[in-house]
Amino acid sequence: MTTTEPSTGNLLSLQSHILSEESRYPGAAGDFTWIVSAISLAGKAIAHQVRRARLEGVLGEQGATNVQGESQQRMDVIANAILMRCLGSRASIAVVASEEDDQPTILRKGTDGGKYCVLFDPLDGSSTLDTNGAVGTIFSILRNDPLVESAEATVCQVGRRQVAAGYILYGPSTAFVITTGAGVDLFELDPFIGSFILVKRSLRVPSARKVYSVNEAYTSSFPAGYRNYLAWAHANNYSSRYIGSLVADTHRILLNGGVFIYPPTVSHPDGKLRLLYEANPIAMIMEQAGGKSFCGATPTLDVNPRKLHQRVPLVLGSADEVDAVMRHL
Ligand code: AHM
Ligand code: MG
Repeated sequence: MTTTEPSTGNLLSLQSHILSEESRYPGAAGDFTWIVSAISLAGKAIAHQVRRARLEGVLGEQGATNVQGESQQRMDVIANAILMRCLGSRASIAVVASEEDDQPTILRKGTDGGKYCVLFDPLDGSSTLDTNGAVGTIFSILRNDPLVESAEATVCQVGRRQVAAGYILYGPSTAFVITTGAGVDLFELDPFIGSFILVKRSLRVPSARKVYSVNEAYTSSFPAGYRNYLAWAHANNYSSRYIGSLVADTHRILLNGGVFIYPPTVSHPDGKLRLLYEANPIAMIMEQAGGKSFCGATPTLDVNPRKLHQRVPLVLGSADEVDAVMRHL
């Protein structure tokens, strides 16, 4: 039976799990549990919308571009609005920042109880939705520094300082993967009871899996090191798996092992993926599961952010498979 807490056979919801995690910290007021519960509520609402998107005629482009010059899908806008509505009422959130919005939104000041910042990509991989592809929400939770003046400066924190991070994958089932800095746990939505139920505690990313995940069509525009790695992988009987949806590719690597690579390219010379709400949360998950993540030569979690929508090149996955890439760079 999959809907039982693996070690005890007991049923444990995401909410109870986070409550018990938070109770380990003396003086914790439960604020963090409220935030995760808002994200899980948004995840359930987005999962529902994703399942009904074609029936409701909300697939396809919105007809607008976001601040990064990318065309927004209608579902990007819907998912963003759902997250904003769910997070907006949580009293301890100071700032929220989304891939879809130019600037972070200040909900309340530190002096009014704003303790945390929540950064997210509401619906990553949304261009695959038209063909029923798996998509996901990625989130990063940071402490709010009340002394920092601008909202953008507040959220530009090094990834190592994340309090928690995770993603929700809307695939054949809805998976919720989270770390609060003490390992990585996997929950699955039981749609009949409306709860995320713990299915795997302390996930470890498997090693020695010869699988890489990269958009190989861009190979000719990759820097030489990445091309050398691919030539080496071809000569060493590697397989290739690429969904084109970061959350789905990450989830496969977390469970099966392998390495995800998004190098700098001619069209994205700094890499395509965004540091603060894509690379950092996924990197925290990978490191907490025993894997690794790098942006160029720097561990992703040590990159100093300069701006909210900063892009980075990314290599992440099983420790040994990441090492194999890094040896070529
Ligand atoms: P998005 O945030 O606009 O959805 O873009 C991010 C997505 C990732 O999910 C995925 O890893 C990558 O873009 C795929 O890019 P490409 O189509 O260039 O391979
Ligand atoms: Mg994205």
